[in-house]
Amino acid sequence: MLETNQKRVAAIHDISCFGKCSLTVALPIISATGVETAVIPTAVLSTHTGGFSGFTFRDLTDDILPVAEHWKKENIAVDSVYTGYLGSKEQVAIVMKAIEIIKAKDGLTVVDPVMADNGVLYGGFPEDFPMEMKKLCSVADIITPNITEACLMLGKTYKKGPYTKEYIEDILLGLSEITKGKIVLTGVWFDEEKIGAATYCNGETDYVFSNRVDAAFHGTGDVFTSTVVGSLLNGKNLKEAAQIACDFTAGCIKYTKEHNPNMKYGVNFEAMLPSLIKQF
Ligand code: PXL
Repeated sequence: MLETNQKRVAAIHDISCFGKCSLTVALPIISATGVETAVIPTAVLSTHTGGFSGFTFRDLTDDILPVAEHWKKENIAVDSVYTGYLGSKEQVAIVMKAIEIIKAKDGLTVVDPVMADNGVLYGGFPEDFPMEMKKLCSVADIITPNITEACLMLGKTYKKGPYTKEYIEDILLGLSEITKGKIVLTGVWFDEEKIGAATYCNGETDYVFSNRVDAAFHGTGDVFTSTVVGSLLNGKNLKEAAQIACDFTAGCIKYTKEHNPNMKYGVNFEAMLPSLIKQF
């Protein structure tokens, strides 16, 4: 039983000590939406793995279930579990157990199958990691893959955009066979003007878009899904949450491109937090 009516999320991701992604993004963004953000770190790295070499990596697999069990003993439950970057293939089964232990009845499981982008699996993950991640997606209420992650889980060929509705809707159909949950497929664009996400819920497909900014930064997937999670826990529906997240992420990218762009340093989401707070 929760003691207050403030919503509480458990974010299960790594801590990349430098580089603005995973927990260092999820914590401030979800907190900015007024939602308490508890964490279970999956690993601690000196930086993220996208563009730095020689980073440290401390695996925390053995701590995940003891943290969950301790919370249970203390009667701590969460309204939502939001999973992201996992430290190993073995953590998939462990995280599934942790969700059962810590999630309140009727709680929301949001799985971002963080593992790949631009057609390529992130370094350090084995080839069969997507098949394991598929299992975590199968227990989710909402999944938020990008197109690369979706293709890897479905064994489909990844294509670069611009996309066709046929290609996107074929992916959504495939994903709907691996999860009964709702789907937010990110990185969808049909023309140079707009980029956004496709949503899929009870057989219905919809789209949300923002103005496309010609720039790419690390960690924007985490910015996007953290905003979706915060929005959903504030009572927004799937499409509203996806639209808020799409606009917020696009705003962060635009601001960062205009001010201090460096792909591997991530986006200046901090500059945009006041505008997010105002929406809740
Ligand atoms: O933003 C995704 C992410 C999270 N955590 C780590 C990563 C990445 C992407 O490369 O390397 C450690």
